[in-house]
Amino acid sequence: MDQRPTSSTLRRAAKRRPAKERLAEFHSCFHSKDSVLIIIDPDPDAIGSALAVKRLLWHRVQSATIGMIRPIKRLNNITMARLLKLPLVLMRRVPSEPFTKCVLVDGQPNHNDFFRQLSYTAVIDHHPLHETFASLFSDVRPEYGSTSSIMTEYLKAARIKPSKTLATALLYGIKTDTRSFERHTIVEDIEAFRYLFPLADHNILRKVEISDLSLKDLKVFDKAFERKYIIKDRLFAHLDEVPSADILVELAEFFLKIHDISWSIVSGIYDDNLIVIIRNDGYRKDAGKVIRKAFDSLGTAGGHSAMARAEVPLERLKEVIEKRTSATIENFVRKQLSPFAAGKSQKRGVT
Ligand SMILES: [Mn+2]
Repeated sequence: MDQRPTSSTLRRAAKRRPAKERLAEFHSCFHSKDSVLIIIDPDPDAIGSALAVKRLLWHRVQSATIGMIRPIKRLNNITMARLLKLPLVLMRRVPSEPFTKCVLVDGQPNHNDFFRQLSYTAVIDHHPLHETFASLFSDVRPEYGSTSSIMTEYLKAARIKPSKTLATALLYGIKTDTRSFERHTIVEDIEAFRYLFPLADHNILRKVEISDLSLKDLKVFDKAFERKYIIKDRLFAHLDEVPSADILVELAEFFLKIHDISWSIVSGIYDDNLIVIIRNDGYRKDAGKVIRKAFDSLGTAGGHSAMARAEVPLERLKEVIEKRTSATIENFVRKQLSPFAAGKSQKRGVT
């Protein structure tokens, strides 16, 4: 569960070896003739961290290549890679040549099959350490909100002032992994953020952060505007088949912008599941409880006071809907989440 940092949750990392010592040890693992592969699973924290490693090794090794184990999928991250012209290379298979050393950031060797096949000179990460691994140098700090915060400390220790591109990527890494300090945050993350903030390009950062739609998503918006149905302070929109479940979340958040709508309920079919997304203003409401009551017996349902999600296999709808059509599914969702059903025992089924 996400928690905003309070004085009790906002801790400081335990005292560790001095940053300078760690940096010296990291640098001592590399030779000027090395061709280094920095391998990542490309999320923003991993990308920012990899760029920092590349910078730390600049002029110290022959070459440093950032290799991604898969293509970038999130539109925000594609936007960042494009606007900042990031030097990221897609690795189609585990490379043997021409790299002499391999560095892993924001992950550990046992996290996936690709990582498992390489041997590492250095691993720097903030995920919990479940299994030990072999690496000449390792720095794992699970208490940190992001690896980008750790890498910012390395840059400071090396007296390297990050370029605008590097500072922007690191800042975005910290922001996404801590969800803007709403989760897993310690004072060191905030200190790294504060240091990077004046160095970053905030126009690019803003464009990256809002770039979560594709042109074809607008077709789904069109349909949502057409299909919206309002009961009291609840807005419903059922969208049939959708290209992704994420678009339902986008729309549920979008409709909550309407000032007198307190509940936004967007549903659709994806991957043979009925998916229902709820967003509300969180004031004396419990979206998680409401959605569990409505759908728990048919599939998975859960969430917090202001956000919730249910997934019901289409097969299971047979139990509550006689004939499965767009209209009967739409009515079923509306009935289950009707403001007039609150407090009463909600009988399932649509006639
Ligand atoms: Mn991370």
